[in-house]
Amino acid sequence: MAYDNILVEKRGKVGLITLNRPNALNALNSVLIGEVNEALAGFEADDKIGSVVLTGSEKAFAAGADIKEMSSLTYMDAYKGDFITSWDNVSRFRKPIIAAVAGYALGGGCELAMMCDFILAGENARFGQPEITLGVMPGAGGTQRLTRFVGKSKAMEMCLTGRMMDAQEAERSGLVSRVLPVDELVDEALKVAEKIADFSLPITMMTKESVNRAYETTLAEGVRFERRLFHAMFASEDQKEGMAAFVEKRAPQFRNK
Ligand code: CO8
Repeated sequence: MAYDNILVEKRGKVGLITLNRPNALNALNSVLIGEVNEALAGFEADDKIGSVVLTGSEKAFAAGADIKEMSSLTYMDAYKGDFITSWDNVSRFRKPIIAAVAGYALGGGCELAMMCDFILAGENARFGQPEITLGVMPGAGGTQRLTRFVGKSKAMEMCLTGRMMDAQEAERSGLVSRVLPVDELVDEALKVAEKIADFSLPITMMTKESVNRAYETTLAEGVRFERRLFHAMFASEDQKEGMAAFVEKRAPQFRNK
């Protein structure tokens, strides 16, 4: 499948999506998002894919939603077309997905990265929600997800002023899991994704589901949810294999069942 705004590759068990609108710093327009959704649907359906890396260029992960496409939108266009809802698909992708962010991750770009399971950042990464400077506010979860990542004070400051955060501040604040040299970023993200893809796919999916539940429920309900999934894992062949391999001092051969 050929795409105009993204590059899609399979690296063994890892799917790699590279945002590729270099002339617009990977600004997210509806065609690009449609292509990302299509690529993700392909990886979701592909039993051989165990995880995905989403990245951009060294200069920009994505400099936000495409302002030129969005500028003439009316309220009725936005409401009737349910503008943005389909942009949120990444947050509903069920396999593990890592954002590898170098350069600008602004507005919708920052929101897209936060929809992934975790963010690895290049040393030059800049995160921000500059929508306020355009007369709007974040529309793809930025006010909610950024607040959960970095806390109210910093999220409020960023959303109200449009200030950007560099990679070091993003790591200190819990927005990104690690900072890496830019030229090693994608290779390292692929290595991490490969490690995840070597585990049992249903178990990584359930683990992701359980961690995500922490954002959406009380502690007691979250722990109950975790317990149900944990019990269910004992019905999988991979649990038997993983524990047998430990006892027999050999590497496990997960069969994803
Ligand atoms: N939309 C459209 N075009 C863009 C965007 C954008 N967000 N960002 C950059 N471009 C274009 C520029 O217009 C320019 O094109 P051209 O050469 O044709 O004039 C080209 O990319 C290069 O950009 P610059 O010349 O501006 O590059 P600089 O290195 O000087 O500056 C910046 C880089 C600081 C990143 C600057 O481009 C900038 O401020 N961009 C806009 C950032 C922004 O405000 N983003 C928020 C957009 S609103 C939003 O995201 C709402 C979220 C809605 C939900 C999205 C769901 C996922």
